[in-house]
Amino acid sequence: MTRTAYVTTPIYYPSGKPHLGSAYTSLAADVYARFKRLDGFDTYFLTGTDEHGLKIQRAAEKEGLTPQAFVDKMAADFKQLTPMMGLSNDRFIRTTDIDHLAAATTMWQALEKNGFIYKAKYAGWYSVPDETFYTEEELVDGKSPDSGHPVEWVEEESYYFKLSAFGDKLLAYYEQNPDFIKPDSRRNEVMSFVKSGLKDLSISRSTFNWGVPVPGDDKHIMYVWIDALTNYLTATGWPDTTHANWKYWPAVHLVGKDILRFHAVYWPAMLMAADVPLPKCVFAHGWWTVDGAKMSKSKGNVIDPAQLVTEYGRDQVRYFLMREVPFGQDGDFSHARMIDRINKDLANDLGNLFQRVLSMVAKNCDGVVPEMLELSADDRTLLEVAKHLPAKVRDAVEGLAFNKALDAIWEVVSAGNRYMDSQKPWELKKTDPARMAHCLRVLIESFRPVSVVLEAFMPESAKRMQELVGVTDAVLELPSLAAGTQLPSPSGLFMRIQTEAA
Ligand code: ME8
Repeated sequence: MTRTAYVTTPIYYPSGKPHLGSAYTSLAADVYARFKRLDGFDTYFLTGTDEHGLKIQRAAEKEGLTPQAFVDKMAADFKQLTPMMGLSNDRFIRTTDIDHLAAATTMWQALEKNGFIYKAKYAGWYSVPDETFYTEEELVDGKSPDSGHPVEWVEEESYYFKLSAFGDKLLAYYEQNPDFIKPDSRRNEVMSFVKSGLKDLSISRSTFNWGVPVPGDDKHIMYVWIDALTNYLTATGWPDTTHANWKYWPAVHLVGKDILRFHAVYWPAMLMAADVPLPKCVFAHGWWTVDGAKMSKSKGNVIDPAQLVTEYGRDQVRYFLMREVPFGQDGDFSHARMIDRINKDLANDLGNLFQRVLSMVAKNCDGVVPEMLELSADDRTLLEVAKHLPAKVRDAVEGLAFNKALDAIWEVVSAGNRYMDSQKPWELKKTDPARMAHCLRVLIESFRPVSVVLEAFMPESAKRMQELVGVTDAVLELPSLAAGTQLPSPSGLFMRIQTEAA
Protein backbone atom coordinates (compact mmCIF):
# COMPACT_ATOMS: atom_id res chain seq x y z
CA MET A 1 0.00 0.00 0.00
CA THR A 2 1.27 3.49 -0.78
CA ARG A 3 2.16 5.51 2.27
CA THR A 4 0.49 8.92 2.41
CA ALA A 5 1.39 12.25 3.97
CA TYR A 6 -0.62 15.44 4.38
CA VAL A 7 0.81 18.79 5.44
CA THR A 8 -0.97 22.12 5.84
CA THR A 9 -0.14 25.78 6.44
CA PRO A 10 -2.51 28.12 8.22
CA ILE A 11 -4.82 29.79 5.73
CA TYR A 12 -3.77 33.42 5.65
CA TYR A 13 -5.99 36.45 6.15
CA PRO A 14 -5.78 38.28 2.82
CA SER A 15 -6.36 41.61 4.55
CA GLY A 16 -2.80 42.69 3.74
CA LYS A 17 0.10 41.47 1.64
CA PRO A 18 1.98 38.25 2.35
CA HIS A 19 4.95 38.89 4.63
CA LEU A 20 7.91 36.93 5.92
CA GLY A 21 5.68 35.08 8.41
CA SER A 22 3.36 33.70 5.75
CA ALA A 23 6.25 32.80 3.47
CA TYR A 24 7.98 31.03 6.36
CA THR A 25 5.22 28.57 7.29
CA SER A 26 4.54 27.87 3.63
CA LEU A 27 8.20 27.20 3.01
CA ALA A 28 8.49 24.80 5.95
CA ALA A 29 5.42 22.92 4.73
CA ASP A 30 6.93 22.79 1.26
CA VAL A 31 10.21 21.32 2.53
CA TYR A 32 8.27 18.69 4.44
CA ALA A 33 6.09 17.86 1.41
CA ARG A 34 9.03 17.70 -0.98
CA PHE A 35 11.00 15.45 1.34
CA LYS A 36 8.03 13.12 1.86
CA ARG A 37 7.68 12.81 -1.91
CA LEU A 38 11.40 12.01 -2.23
CA ASP A 39 10.87 9.38 0.43
CA GLY A 40 8.16 7.70 -1.62
CA PHE A 41 5.08 9.04 0.15
CA ASP A 42 1.98 9.97 -1.80
CA THR A 43 1.85 13.52 -0.43
CA TYR A 44 -0.72 16.30 -0.30
CA PHE A 45 0.25 19.86 0.57
CA LEU A 46 -2.46 22.42 1.28
CA THR A 47 -2.28 26.18 1.71
CA GLY A 48 -4.71 29.02 1.05
CA THR A 49 -6.60 32.03 2.35
CA ASP A 50 -9.03 32.66 5.20
CA GLU A 51 -11.49 35.04 3.59
CA HIS A 52 -14.43 35.55 5.96
CA GLY A 53 -14.89 37.52 9.17
CA LEU A 54 -15.12 41.06 10.42
CA LYS A 55 -11.47 41.85 9.77
CA ILE A 56 -11.90 41.16 6.05
CA GLN A 57 -15.30 42.87 5.88
CA ARG A 58 -13.85 46.04 7.41
CA ALA A 59 -10.76 45.98 5.21
CA ALA A 60 -13.05 45.68 2.16
CA GLU A 61 -15.21 48.59 3.33
CA LYS A 62 -12.13 50.73 3.72
CA GLU A 63 -11.29 50.16 0.07
CA GLY A 64 -14.89 50.67 -1.03
CA LEU A 65 -15.15 47.11 -2.33
CA THR A 66 -17.57 44.29 -1.62
CA PRO A 67 -15.90 41.63 0.55
CA GLN A 68 -15.96 39.19 -2.37
CA ALA A 69 -14.32 41.65 -4.78
CA PHE A 70 -11.78 42.50 -2.09
CA VAL A 71 -10.77 38.89 -1.36
CA ASP A 72 -10.64 38.07 -5.08
CA LYS A 73 -8.13 40.86 -5.48
CA MET A 74 -6.09 40.08 -2.36
CA ALA A 75 -6.00 36.27 -2.68
CA ALA A 76 -4.03 36.72 -5.91
CA ASP A 77 -1.04 38.02 -3.93
CA PHE A 78 -1.06 34.95 -1.71
CA LYS A 79 -1.34 32.65 -4.73
CA GLN A 80 1.82 34.33 -5.97
CA LEU A 81 3.70 32.87 -3.02
CA THR A 82 3.66 29.53 -4.87
CA PRO A 83 5.84 30.53 -7.85
CA MET A 84 7.72 33.12 -5.82
CA MET A 85 8.88 30.76 -3.06
CA GLY A 86 8.88 27.66 -5.29
CA LEU A 87 6.07 25.96 -3.35
CA SER A 88 4.69 22.60 -4.45
CA ASN A 89 1.21 22.91 -2.93
CA ASP A 90 -1.41 20.59 -4.41
CA ARG A 91 -4.23 23.02 -3.79
CA PHE A 92 -4.66 26.66 -2.88
CA ILE A 93 -7.89 26.66 -0.92
CA ARG A 94 -10.05 29.73 -0.41
CA THR A 95 -12.76 29.67 2.23
CA THR A 96 -15.08 31.19 -0.36
CA ASP A 97 -14.68 28.05 -2.53
CA ILE A 98 -17.98 26.22 -3.02
CA ASP A 99 -16.77 22.89 -1.63
CA HIS A 100 -15.51 24.66 1.48
CA LEU A 101 -18.84 26.34 2.15
CA ALA A 102 -20.41 22.88 1.95
CA ALA A 103 -17.82 21.33 4.31
CA ALA A 104 -18.18 24.14 6.88
CA THR A 105 -21.96 23.69 6.81
CA THR A 106 -21.57 19.93 7.28
CA MET A 107 -19.20 20.50 10.20
CA TRP A 108 -21.76 22.73 11.90
CA GLN A 109 -24.51 20.18 11.31
CA ALA A 110 -22.36 17.39 12.75
CA LEU A 111 -21.66 19.40 15.92
CA GLU A 112 -25.35 20.22 16.22
CA LYS A 113 -26.55 16.68 15.56
CA ASN A 114 -24.23 15.35 18.25
CA GLY A 115 -25.63 17.83 20.78
CA PHE A 116 -22.67 20.19 21.12
CA ILE A 117 -24.29 23.45 19.99
CA TYR A 118 -26.70 25.64 21.96
CA LYS A 119 -27.92 29.23 21.79
CA ALA A 120 -27.36 31.87 24.47
CA LYS A 121 -26.47 35.49 24.82
CA TYR A 122 -22.81 36.47 24.41
CA ALA A 123 -21.36 39.45 26.17
CA GLY A 124 -17.63 39.99 26.16
CA TRP A 125 -14.58 41.43 24.41
CA TYR A 126 -13.58 40.80 20.82
CA SER A 127 -10.37 41.62 18.99
CA VAL A 128 -11.00 42.02 15.28
CA PRO A 129 -7.33 41.77 14.14
CA ASP A 130 -7.02 38.50 16.10
CA GLU A 131 -10.60 37.39 15.36
CA THR A 132 -10.67 36.21 18.98
CA PHE A 133 -13.03 36.50 21.95
CA TYR A 134 -11.52 37.35 25.33
CA THR A 135 -12.80 37.47 28.88
CA GLU A 136 -12.20 40.56 31.00
CA GLU A 137 -9.51 38.71 32.99
CA GLU A 138 -7.62 37.69 29.87
CA LEU A 139 -7.06 41.27 28.69
CA VAL A 140 -3.72 42.90 29.28
CA ASP A 141 -4.05 46.64 29.97
CA GLY A 142 -7.49 46.40 28.44
CA LYS A 143 -6.06 45.10 25.17
CA SER A 144 -5.67 41.78 23.32
CA PRO A 145 -3.24 39.58 25.26
CA ASP A 146 -2.06 38.07 21.95
CA SER A 147 -1.33 41.12 19.85
CA GLY A 148 -1.89 44.20 22.01
CA HIS A 149 -4.65 45.37 19.65
CA PRO A 150 -7.67 47.20 21.09
CA VAL A 151 -10.76 45.09 21.81
CA GLU A 152 -14.44 45.83 21.25
CA TRP A 153 -17.37 45.06 23.53
CA VAL A 154 -19.73 42.56 21.88
CA GLU A 155 -23.22 41.76 23.11
CA GLU A 156 -25.34 39.58 20.92
CA GLU A 157 -27.28 36.37 20.71
CA SER A 158 -24.88 33.64 19.75
CA TYR A 159 -24.57 29.93 19.21
CA TYR A 160 -22.10 28.23 21.50
CA PHE A 161 -19.94 25.14 21.09
CA LYS A 162 -19.74 23.01 24.24
CA LEU A 163 -15.97 23.20 24.46
CA SER A 164 -16.18 22.69 28.23
CA ALA A 165 -17.22 19.07 27.63
CA PHE A 166 -13.83 18.25 26.09
CA GLY A 167 -11.26 19.25 28.70
CA ASP A 168 -10.69 15.78 30.13
CA LYS A 169 -10.85 14.08 26.75
CA LEU A 170 -8.28 16.49 25.33
CA LEU A 171 -5.95 16.03 28.28
CA ALA A 172 -6.20 12.25 27.97
CA TYR A 173 -5.46 12.56 24.27
CA TYR A 174 -2.39 14.74 24.85
CA GLU A 175 -1.14 12.24 27.45
CA GLN A 176 -1.61 9.27 25.15
CA ASN A 177 -0.15 11.06 22.13
CA PRO A 178 2.94 12.90 23.34
CA ASP A 179 3.85 13.95 19.77
CA PHE A 180 0.47 15.52 19.04
CA ILE A 181 1.61 19.03 20.03
CA LYS A 182 5.18 20.03 19.26
CA PRO A 183 7.58 21.38 20.44
CA ASP A 184 7.30 20.09 24.02
CA SER A 185 7.38 23.56 25.60
CA ARG A 186 4.28 24.48 23.59
CA ARG A 187 2.62 21.22 24.53
CA ASN A 188 3.07 22.11 28.19
CA GLU A 189 1.54 25.54 27.64
CA VAL A 190 -1.49 24.04 25.95
CA MET A 191 -1.90 21.43 28.67
CA SER A 192 -1.88 24.00 31.43
CA PHE A 193 -4.37 26.12 29.49
CA VAL A 194 -6.74 23.15 29.22
CA LYS A 195 -6.14 22.17 32.85
CA SER A 196 -7.14 25.66 33.95
CA GLY A 197 -10.65 24.89 32.62
CA LEU A 198 -12.30 25.35 29.24
CA LYS A 199 -15.26 27.64 28.71
CA ASP A 200 -17.84 27.13 25.99
CA LEU A 201 -16.99 28.97 22.80
CA SER A 202 -19.17 31.51 21.03
CA ILE A 203 -19.32 30.30 17.43
CA SER A 204 -21.70 32.61 15.59
CA ARG A 205 -22.09 36.32 14.90
CA SER A 206 -25.20 38.25 13.96
CA THR A 207 -24.02 41.87 13.74
CA PHE A 208 -22.34 41.56 10.34
CA ASN A 209 -22.80 39.15 7.48
CA TRP A 210 -19.51 38.26 5.79
CA GLY A 211 -19.33 34.58 6.65
CA VAL A 212 -20.84 31.15 6.12
CA PRO A 213 -24.53 31.22 7.08
CA VAL A 214 -25.47 29.08 10.07
CA PRO A 215 -27.59 26.24 8.67
CA GLY A 216 -31.23 26.82 9.56
CA ASP A 217 -30.69 30.33 10.95
CA ASP A 218 -29.88 32.98 8.36
CA LYS A 219 -29.62 35.68 11.01
CA HIS A 220 -26.27 34.19 12.04
CA ILE A 221 -22.98 33.53 10.33
CA MET A 222 -20.37 31.14 11.67
CA TYR A 223 -17.50 32.48 13.74
CA VAL A 224 -14.62 32.72 11.27
CA TRP A 225 -12.39 30.20 13.07
CA ILE A 226 -15.03 27.43 12.89
CA ASP A 227 -15.23 27.98 9.18
CA ALA A 228 -11.46 28.41 8.77
CA LEU A 229 -10.29 25.32 10.67
CA THR A 230 -12.60 23.15 8.62
CA ASN A 231 -10.58 23.98 5.47
CA TYR A 232 -8.16 21.18 6.37
CA LEU A 233 -11.00 18.68 5.96
CA THR A 234 -12.54 20.33 2.89
CA ALA A 235 -9.48 19.45 0.82
CA THR A 236 -9.76 15.77 1.75
CA GLY A 237 -13.28 15.56 0.33
CA TRP A 238 -14.76 15.10 3.81
CA PRO A 239 -17.43 13.99 4.68
CA ASP A 240 -17.14 11.79 1.58
CA THR A 241 -14.77 9.12 2.85
CA THR A 242 -14.77 7.51 -0.61
CA HIS A 243 -13.20 10.68 -2.04
CA ALA A 244 -9.75 10.17 -3.58
CA ASN A 245 -8.22 12.67 -1.13
CA TRP A 246 -9.64 11.20 2.06
CA LYS A 247 -6.63 8.84 2.21
CA TYR A 248 -4.41 11.81 3.14
CA TRP A 249 -6.16 12.55 6.43
CA PRO A 250 -4.92 12.97 9.22
CA ALA A 251 -2.72 16.00 8.58
CA VAL A 252 0.41 17.52 10.03
CA HIS A 253 -0.56 21.14 10.77
CA LEU A 254 2.19 23.74 10.78
CA VAL A 255 1.13 26.94 12.53
CA GLY A 256 2.59 30.02 14.16
CA LYS A 257 2.77 30.02 17.96
CA ASP A 258 0.04 32.69 18.16
CA ILE A 259 -2.60 30.39 16.70
CA LEU A 260 -1.68 27.20 18.51
CA ARG A 261 -4.68 27.29 20.85
CA PHE A 262 -7.09 27.21 17.92
CA HIS A 263 -5.33 24.21 16.40
CA ALA A 264 -4.42 22.23 19.51
CA VAL A 265 -7.56 22.85 21.61
CA TYR A 266 -10.57 24.10 19.62
CA TRP A 267 -9.90 22.08 16.47
CA PRO A 268 -9.36 18.66 18.09
CA ALA A 269 -12.41 19.30 20.31
CA MET A 270 -14.49 20.06 17.22
CA LEU A 271 -13.22 16.92 15.53
CA MET A 272 -13.99 14.81 18.60
CA ALA A 273 -17.48 16.33 18.66
CA ALA A 274 -17.99 15.57 14.97
CA ASP A 275 -16.53 12.03 15.22
CA VAL A 276 -13.61 12.73 12.90
CA PRO A 277 -10.11 11.33 13.60
CA LEU A 278 -7.70 13.93 15.00
CA PRO A 279 -4.72 15.44 13.14
CA LYS A 280 -1.39 13.63 13.33
CA CYS A 281 0.44 16.59 14.81
CA VAL A 282 0.23 20.32 15.39
CA PHE A 283 3.62 22.01 15.28
CA ALA A 284 3.97 25.62 16.42
CA HIS A 285 6.84 27.61 15.00
CA GLY A 286 8.28 30.81 16.39
CA TRP A 287 8.21 34.36 15.13
CA TRP A 288 10.73 36.35 13.15
CA THR A 289 11.92 39.71 14.32
CA VAL A 290 14.00 42.04 12.16
CA ASP A 291 17.32 43.27 13.52
CA GLY A 292 15.95 42.52 16.97
CA ALA A 293 12.66 44.42 16.53
CA LYS A 294 9.10 43.22 16.03
CA MET A 295 8.01 43.48 12.40
CA SER A 296 5.30 46.10 12.00
CA LYS A 297 3.89 48.38 9.37
CA SER A 298 4.28 51.39 11.61
CA LYS A 299 8.00 50.68 12.09
CA GLY A 300 8.32 50.18 8.35
CA ASN A 301 10.52 47.13 8.87
CA VAL A 302 8.19 44.53 7.35
CA ILE A 303 10.19 42.09 5.25
CA ASP A 304 8.69 41.42 1.85
CA PRO A 305 9.57 37.87 0.78
CA ALA A 306 9.28 38.82 -2.91
CA GLN A 307 11.93 41.44 -2.47
CA LEU A 308 14.23 39.00 -0.69
CA VAL A 309 13.87 36.50 -3.50
CA THR A 310 14.64 39.16 -6.10
CA GLU A 311 17.64 40.32 -4.15
CA TYR A 312 19.19 37.00 -3.11
CA GLY A 313 17.55 34.23 -5.15
CA ARG A 314 14.76 31.84 -4.28
CA ASP A 315 16.86 28.89 -3.14
CA GLN A 316 19.13 31.17 -1.13
CA VAL A 317 16.15 32.59 0.80
CA ARG A 318 14.72 29.11 1.31
CA TYR A 319 18.06 27.90 2.62
CA PHE A 320 18.53 30.82 4.99
CA LEU A 321 15.06 30.61 6.55
CA MET A 322 15.35 26.88 7.18
CA ARG A 323 18.99 26.92 8.37
CA GLU A 324 19.27 30.02 10.48
CA VAL A 325 16.74 29.29 13.21
CA PRO A 326 15.59 25.97 14.72
CA PHE A 327 11.96 25.49 13.64
CA GLY A 328 9.90 26.14 16.76
CA GLN A 329 12.08 28.94 18.12
CA ASP A 330 11.88 32.67 17.52
CA GLY A 331 14.51 34.03 15.20
CA ASP A 332 15.97 37.26 14.03
CA PHE A 333 16.30 38.28 10.42
CA SER A 334 19.14 40.44 9.23
CA HIS A 335 20.55 41.05 5.78
CA ALA A 336 24.05 40.63 7.18
CA ARG A 337 23.26 37.09 8.42
CA MET A 338 21.64 36.24 5.12
CA ILE A 339 24.68 37.41 3.12
CA ASP A 340 27.01 35.60 5.48
CA ARG A 341 25.16 32.31 5.04
CA ILE A 342 25.02 32.66 1.27
CA ASN A 343 28.71 33.46 0.97
CA LYS A 344 30.04 30.97 3.52
CA ASP A 345 27.70 27.99 3.39
CA LEU A 346 26.49 28.10 -0.18
CA ALA A 347 29.17 29.79 -2.28
CA ASN A 348 32.26 28.64 -0.33
CA ASP A 349 31.56 25.36 1.39
CA LEU A 350 29.14 23.78 -1.06
CA GLY A 351 29.46 25.57 -4.41
CA ASN A 352 33.24 25.82 -4.43
CA LEU A 353 33.71 22.21 -3.47
CA PHE A 354 31.49 21.00 -6.33
CA GLN A 355 33.18 23.37 -8.72
CA ARG A 356 36.72 22.38 -7.78
CA VAL A 357 36.06 18.65 -7.95
CA LEU A 358 34.01 18.69 -11.11
CA SER A 359 36.40 20.96 -12.99
CA MET A 360 39.25 18.60 -12.10
CA VAL A 361 37.18 15.73 -13.48
CA ALA A 362 36.47 17.73 -16.64
CA LYS A 363 40.12 18.69 -17.10
CA ASN A 364 41.87 15.53 -16.05
CA CYS A 365 39.42 12.67 -16.51
CA ASP A 366 37.74 13.61 -19.82
CA GLY A 367 34.66 14.59 -17.82
CA VAL A 368 33.77 10.98 -17.09
CA VAL A 369 33.20 9.32 -13.72
CA PRO A 370 36.55 7.78 -12.68
CA GLU A 371 37.14 4.22 -11.44
CA MET A 372 37.06 3.55 -7.72
CA LEU A 373 40.22 1.86 -6.38
CA GLU A 374 40.68 0.12 -3.04
CA LEU A 375 39.31 2.26 -0.22
CA SER A 376 41.56 3.91 2.35
CA ALA A 377 40.44 4.77 5.89
CA ASP A 378 39.92 8.42 4.82
CA ASP A 379 37.81 7.35 1.85
CA ARG A 380 35.68 5.22 4.09
CA THR A 381 35.12 8.02 6.60
CA LEU A 382 33.74 10.33 3.92
CA LEU A 383 31.67 7.64 2.22
CA GLU A 384 30.18 6.57 5.55
CA VAL A 385 28.86 10.04 6.52
CA ALA A 386 27.44 10.40 3.02
CA LYS A 387 25.78 7.00 3.19
CA HIS A 388 23.99 7.79 6.41
CA LEU A 389 22.79 11.18 5.22
CA PRO A 390 19.34 10.23 3.84
CA ALA A 391 18.36 8.46 7.07
CA LYS A 392 19.55 11.40 9.18
CA VAL A 393 17.64 13.88 7.07
CA ARG A 394 14.56 11.67 7.21
CA ASP A 395 14.64 11.63 11.01
CA ALA A 396 15.16 15.38 11.23
CA VAL A 397 12.38 16.23 8.76
CA GLU A 398 10.01 13.82 10.50
CA GLY A 399 10.66 15.77 13.71
CA LEU A 400 10.27 19.05 11.75
CA ALA A 401 13.83 19.91 12.75
CA PHE A 402 14.72 21.41 9.39
CA ASN A 403 17.89 23.09 10.63
CA LYS A 404 19.14 19.73 11.89
CA ALA A 405 18.53 18.21 8.47
CA LEU A 406 20.66 20.98 6.97
CA ASP A 407 23.29 20.54 9.68
CA ALA A 408 23.52 16.88 8.67
CA ILE A 409 23.89 17.84 5.01
CA TRP A 410 26.64 20.30 5.89
CA GLU A 411 28.43 17.63 7.90
CA VAL A 412 28.91 15.80 4.61
CA VAL A 413 29.92 19.01 2.84
CA SER A 414 32.48 19.75 5.57
CA ALA A 415 33.75 16.19 5.49
CA GLY A 416 34.16 16.59 1.71
CA ASN A 417 36.13 19.81 2.18
CA ARG A 418 38.35 18.18 4.80
CA TYR A 419 38.93 15.21 2.49
CA MET A 420 39.84 17.53 -0.36
CA ASP A 421 42.34 19.36 1.87
CA SER A 422 43.93 16.18 3.20
CA GLN A 423 44.09 14.23 -0.08
CA LYS A 424 45.20 17.19 -2.19
CA PRO A 425 44.15 15.72 -5.55
CA TRP A 426 45.90 18.64 -7.34
CA GLU A 427 49.22 17.27 -6.02
CA LEU A 428 48.30 13.66 -6.77
CA LYS A 429 47.80 14.78 -10.34
CA LYS A 430 51.58 14.81 -10.72
CA THR A 431 52.55 12.00 -8.35
CA ASP A 432 49.73 9.45 -8.64
CA PRO A 433 47.09 10.30 -11.30
CA ALA A 434 45.14 7.06 -10.71
CA ARG A 435 44.79 7.94 -7.04
CA MET A 436 43.77 11.48 -7.95
CA ALA A 437 40.99 10.10 -10.14
CA HIS A 438 39.94 7.76 -7.35
CA CYS A 439 39.73 10.64 -4.84
CA LEU A 440 37.58 12.65 -7.23
CA ARG A 441 35.34 9.63 -7.59
CA VAL A 442 35.00 9.32 -3.80
CA LEU A 443 34.06 12.99 -3.64
CA ILE A 444 31.47 12.58 -6.40
CA GLU A 445 29.99 9.65 -4.48
CA SER A 446 29.65 11.87 -1.43
CA PHE A 447 27.96 14.61 -3.49
CA ARG A 448 25.24 12.37 -4.83
CA PRO A 449 23.12 11.94 -1.68
CA VAL A 450 23.70 15.62 -0.87
CA SER A 451 22.25 16.61 -4.25
CA VAL A 452 19.18 14.44 -3.63
CA VAL A 453 18.24 15.46 -0.10
CA LEU A 454 18.88 19.13 -0.85
CA GLU A 455 16.03 18.97 -3.35
CA ALA A 456 13.55 19.42 -0.52
CA PHE A 457 15.25 22.66 0.53
CA MET A 458 16.65 24.15 -2.67
CA PRO A 459 14.77 22.46 -5.50
CA GLU A 460 16.31 24.29 -8.44
CA SER A 461 19.92 24.25 -7.28
CA ALA A 462 19.60 20.62 -6.22
CA LYS A 463 18.37 19.66 -9.69
CA ARG A 464 21.44 21.31 -11.20
CA MET A 465 23.68 19.56 -8.70
CA GLN A 466 22.04 16.24 -9.55
CA GLU A 467 22.77 16.77 -13.26
CA LEU A 468 26.37 17.60 -12.46
CA VAL A 469 26.90 14.33 -10.57
CA GLY A 470 24.89 12.04 -12.81
CA VAL A 471 21.78 11.57 -10.67
CA THR A 472 19.00 10.91 -13.18
CA ASP A 473 16.37 9.73 -10.73
CA ALA A 474 16.32 11.49 -7.36
CA VAL A 475 15.59 8.75 -4.84
CA LEU A 476 16.93 8.33 -1.33
CA GLU A 477 18.42 4.90 -2.09
CA LEU A 478 20.67 5.82 -4.99
CA PRO A 479 22.01 3.08 -7.25
CA SER A 480 25.79 3.26 -7.67
CA LEU A 481 27.20 5.24 -10.52
CA ALA A 482 28.98 3.39 -13.33
CA ALA A 483 32.58 4.41 -13.95
CA GLY A 484 32.85 5.94 -17.40
CA THR A 485 29.52 7.81 -17.16
CA GLN A 486 29.88 11.14 -18.94
CA LEU A 487 29.23 14.16 -16.71
CA PRO A 488 28.16 17.56 -18.05
CA SER A 489 30.70 20.36 -18.01
CA PRO A 490 30.59 22.03 -14.61
CA SER A 491 29.11 25.46 -14.03
CA GLY A 492 28.99 27.59 -10.88
CA LEU A 493 26.16 26.92 -8.45
CA PHE A 494 25.99 29.92 -6.12
CA MET A 495 27.21 33.45 -6.68
CA ARG A 496 28.89 35.28 -3.85
CA ILE A 497 27.11 38.44 -2.71
CA GLN A 498 29.49 41.38 -2.89
CA THR A 499 29.27 43.60 0.15
CA GLU A 500 30.68 47.07 0.51
CA ALA A 501 33.13 45.87 3.13
CA ALA A 502 34.40 43.04 0.91
O1 ME8 B 1 -3.87 33.66 11.86
N1 ME8 B 1 7.09 35.42 12.09
O2 ME8 B 1 -3.84 34.22 9.65
P1 ME8 B 1 -2.68 35.32 9.63
C1 ME8 B 1 6.61 34.18 11.85
N2 ME8 B 1 -6.22 33.21 9.28
N3 ME8 B 1 5.32 33.91 11.58
C2 ME8 B 1 4.46 34.93 11.57
C3 ME8 B 1 4.87 36.26 11.81
C4 ME8 B 1 6.25 36.49 12.08
N4 ME8 B 1 6.74 37.70 12.33
N5 ME8 B 1 3.77 37.06 11.73
C5 ME8 B 1 2.71 36.24 11.45
C6 ME8 B 1 -4.36 33.63 10.74
N6 ME8 B 1 3.12 34.97 11.36
C7 ME8 B 1 -5.59 32.79 10.48
C8 ME8 B 1 -5.20 31.32 10.41
S1 ME8 B 1 -5.78 28.71 10.08
C9 ME8 B 1 -7.18 27.78 10.07
C10 ME8 B 1 -6.33 30.37 10.19
C11 ME8 B 1 2.30 33.78 11.09
O3 ME8 B 1 -2.58 35.71 8.20
C12 ME8 B 1 1.32 33.51 12.20
O4 ME8 B 1 1.97 32.88 13.26
O5 ME8 B 1 -2.93 36.37 10.63
C13 ME8 B 1 0.33 32.58 11.53
O6 ME8 B 1 0.73 31.23 11.65
C14 ME8 B 1 0.43 32.96 10.06
O7 ME8 B 1 1.49 33.93 9.96
C15 ME8 B 1 -0.85 33.48 9.46
O8 ME8 B 1 -1.37 34.57 10.14
